[in-house]
Amino acid sequence: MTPKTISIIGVPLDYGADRRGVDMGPSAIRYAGLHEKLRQAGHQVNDLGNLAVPVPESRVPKNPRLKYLDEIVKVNRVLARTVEKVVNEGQFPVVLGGDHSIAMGTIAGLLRARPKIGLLWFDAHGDFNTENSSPSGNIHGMPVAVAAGRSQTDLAIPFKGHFLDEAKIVYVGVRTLDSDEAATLRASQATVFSMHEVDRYGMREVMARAMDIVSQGTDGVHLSFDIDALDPLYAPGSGTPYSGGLTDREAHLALELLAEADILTSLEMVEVNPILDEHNRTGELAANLIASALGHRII
Ligand code: B3U
Ligand code: MN
Ligand code: MN
Repeated sequence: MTPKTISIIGVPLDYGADRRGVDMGPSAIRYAGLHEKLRQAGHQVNDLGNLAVPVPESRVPKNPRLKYLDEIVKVNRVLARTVEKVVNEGQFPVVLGGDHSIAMGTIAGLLRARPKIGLLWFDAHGDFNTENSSPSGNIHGMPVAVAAGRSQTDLAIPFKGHFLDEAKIVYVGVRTLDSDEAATLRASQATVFSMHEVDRYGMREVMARAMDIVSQGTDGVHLSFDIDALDPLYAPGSGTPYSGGLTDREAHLALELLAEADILTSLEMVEVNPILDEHNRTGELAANLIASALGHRII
């Protein structure tokens, strides 16, 4: 893989989910030796530190259908500006969450610098709810729909009118959807490689198809990796675990194939929850997965 100058951006935000703890994700992933692994893979690494995020105990959620909307929009506006600047300076952003609502800030920033990006979304969930379909009001269940221009709320503000091409969105590892969410996703142009396809065709074939879709006709590929894509056996430190997920081997293979193809232009790792973890196992897994996606090999 071509050597890169990587900028790490931590976003300790946990407003998007019901359970507290993912605000500690950036520390857990850094503590697991992320910088060293990325340097071993031949990259230059700058750490921009964490964005400022107020603690939830100091706020009250106003709207139960869009919990902590204002706080999330505010952080995502700053994140979008930061990511845009990093990309325009020729660097590769690695964003550490935080819950998955930060993907809106990351993607909005990417789209300002590169208007046609493809999106690879690893997740147990679809995150394709809107303010109308969400059963929970948790904004981490909405970022893909918002990034595709389907939300009429303030969540769309950081995008400044530039959204993803839905045909360039590919999911891997999905195994649970809400009913309205499933219907909208089915009618959309996005491609879903659920666990059914992973089992049926194998990760190698799934990735070959996925990489074709996101890399053809785009000017960059963003990997958004929700750690709950992995089975809770391997990733116990996640707030919304769902069984029947990827093994650590499948996940590493997927990301190694991505590294080999050298098509990634940005990456984010989200939903690592150290409170629920066992001795930072999930933090270490997250750091190792990022390293795999960026070309780290044992030999
Ligand atoms: N789809 C549900 C659950 C969920 C989505 N993303 C996560 N959980 N992590 C919702 O609340 O929208
Ligand atoms: Mn997610
Ligand atoms: Mn998820």
